[in-house]
Amino acid sequence: MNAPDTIAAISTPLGDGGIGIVRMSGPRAVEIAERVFRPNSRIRLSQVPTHTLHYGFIVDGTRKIDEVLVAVMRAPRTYTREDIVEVNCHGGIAAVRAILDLLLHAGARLAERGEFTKRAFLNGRISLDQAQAVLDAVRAQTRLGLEAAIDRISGRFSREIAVLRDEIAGVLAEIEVGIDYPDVDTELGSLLPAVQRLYAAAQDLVRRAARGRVVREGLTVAIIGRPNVGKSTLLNALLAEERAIVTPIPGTTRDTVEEVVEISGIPVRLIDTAGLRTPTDTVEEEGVKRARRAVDRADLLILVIDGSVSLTSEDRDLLTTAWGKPTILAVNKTDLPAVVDTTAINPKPYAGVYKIAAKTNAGVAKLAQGMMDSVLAGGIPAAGSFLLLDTWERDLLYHTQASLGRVVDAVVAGLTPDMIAEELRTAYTEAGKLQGIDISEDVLDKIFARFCVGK
Ligand SMILES: Nc1nc2c(ncn2[C@@H]2O[C@H](COP(=O)(O)OP(=O)(O)OP(=O)(O)O)[C@@H](O)[C@H]2O)c(=O)[nH]1
Ligand SMILES: [Mg+2]
Repeated sequence: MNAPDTIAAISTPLGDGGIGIVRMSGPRAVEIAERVFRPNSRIRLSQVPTHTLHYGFIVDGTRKIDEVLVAVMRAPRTYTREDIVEVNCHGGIAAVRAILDLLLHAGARLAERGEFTKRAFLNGRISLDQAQAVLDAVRAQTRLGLEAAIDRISGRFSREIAVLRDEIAGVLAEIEVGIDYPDVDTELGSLLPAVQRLYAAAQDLVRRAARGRVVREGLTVAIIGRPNVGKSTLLNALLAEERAIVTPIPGTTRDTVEEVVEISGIPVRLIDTAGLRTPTDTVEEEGVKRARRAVDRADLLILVIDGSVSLTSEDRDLLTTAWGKPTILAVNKTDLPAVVDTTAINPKPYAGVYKIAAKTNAGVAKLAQGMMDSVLAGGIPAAGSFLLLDTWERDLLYHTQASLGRVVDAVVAGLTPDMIAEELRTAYTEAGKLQGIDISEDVLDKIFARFCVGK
């Protein structure tokens, strides 16, 4: 690799913060900083010990730009494993911009998105997995998401993948011995428990990744039902605020209303929809279309019926529709005398049936909990019970699992050692990509481009 240039970027969010940080990384970082820094004491940045902080001014010629603290951290004990200089200045756009401009003028190049973290990865300080976790930590919107990201930075997933790969390699070696020395008798059938264990390990990772998707990306829940059953009232109750308009007039909600709440540490996007019925005008027609799109988008549906009046033909239609995704049935208005015989409703298609009174909040907390349980299978996920992965990583994991599944089938079916070895090699390669082995430059660029500049 040719010598890297020195990059610079603003590392703190732009705005009126108390302090702003402009960060530089690369072989010329100290030299470039020295050109624009006038220390208050008789020191030279190029001669100070590593990991020290220096007070002074950033200057443009003779003009003072800002009063600053400059941190000098020399390779290799730094975030990128290169020399790093951080200029701590006053927050606010003007100061950080002016300092960044000076540094760029003095020879630094503006960093691309995620370039600091990319260098940390390329210089072997962190694994690709840990780099992703840094991104998660920066973006985490919930407590649970942050915990999981930190867990990942510690490198746990990388280690699990490394173990899996080692074990695949072990089985592969045994089979290959059999291929190379046909007279050494390796009984392929005896490998079955080992390959089954590999498959189970991959399956566990895939399951935890699926749960992680919910933790990271949250859950989209659409509230559906015919007009006037109390969908908007339920949305408001779940949000604990009067977000959607509620009136006794059927057809009140004509557009979808979306809000995000945090339930059990997970962001949940709730969508209130227009009552599903044959539309009476074009606005309602569009509303019903949007409601159907919300259904498509949702991970989970809450179908609401009004328990205080007899079921209408619209209710019956909705109750017999196969929605194709987890659906919770909410029987609403249970504060009023019951008219609907809920025992006559088949509970089988539903992930749960809850009696609620959205207006008084009765049963709403239980419904919320049931919602999370149905998706996360077992309530609030404990740290370590899920993995935060990106789509491409989930795909790789899934390919690894599928490939190991074929290995199991091949062993059971008594296929030739060559065929089994071939499939094992595929699994080995796929898992390797999860460790950042054999990943193309393109994919790397895509990954790091998702970071913000300055990280
Ligand atoms: N008694 C009682 N009334 C309720 C309850 N939930 C909703 N309502 C009333 O039912 C009426 C309709 O409520 P909405 O929340 O607007 O119903 P919706 O399903 O959003 O109706 P559309 O937007 O027209 O589809 C309002 O008068 C609410 O006050 C409840 O639990 N108990
Ligand atoms: Mg409504």
